[in-house]
Amino acid sequence: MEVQIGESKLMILEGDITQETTDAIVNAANSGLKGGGGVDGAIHRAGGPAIMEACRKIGYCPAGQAVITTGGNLKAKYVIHTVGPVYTGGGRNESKLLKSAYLESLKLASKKGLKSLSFPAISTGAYGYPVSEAARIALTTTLDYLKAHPDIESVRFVLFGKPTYDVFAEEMKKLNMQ
Ligand code: AR6
Repeated sequence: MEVQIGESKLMILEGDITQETTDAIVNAANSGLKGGGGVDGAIHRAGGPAIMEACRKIGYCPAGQAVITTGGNLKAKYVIHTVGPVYTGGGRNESKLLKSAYLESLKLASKKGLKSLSFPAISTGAYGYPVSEAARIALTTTLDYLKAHPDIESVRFVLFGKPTYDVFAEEMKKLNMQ
């Protein structure tokens, strides 16, 4: 499913983010940038040791922020590592931090002069964020950013499995984006 926002495109699809050919893919990392399971594990496995080496040099990234490294052996030239919030019921600034994780990743892409970017559904796996609310935040934050920053030509949400895709599609419809 795809929508046009001015000159830019926002797309949701089901797939494996490690196979993306966008300028950068976004990793749902932890604050220590130490690698882990889920999409983080998949990206480090597919991209090889150069990504971990770069992460070690950076050392730390707080929740809601983003850092950038090489893409190693990936087709994408860069990996933007962002850290989403751990969901503990919604009373600990989780929505603000999730929005910030998307926004800081988009800003970093612009700063680097990147034109295309792929996101996973940050925080919705090990970190337990409810998918529908996470999808709404992901889509609205990106939509607003693209309206104001046509330098980014394409943002793809690469969703792992049909259930997550379906929730994003539902939220996209609710936002009248389709
Ligand atoms: N491509 C796209 N999405 C994927 C892939 C893939 N190859 N693999 C998993 N997902 P998670 P989080 C989806 O747990 O909740 C890690 O250990 C997955 O189905 O990867 O932000 C880190 O090191 C889910 O929809 O990230 C952190 O410690 C989404 O990616 C912690 O988990 C996010 O799930 C971060 O937790």
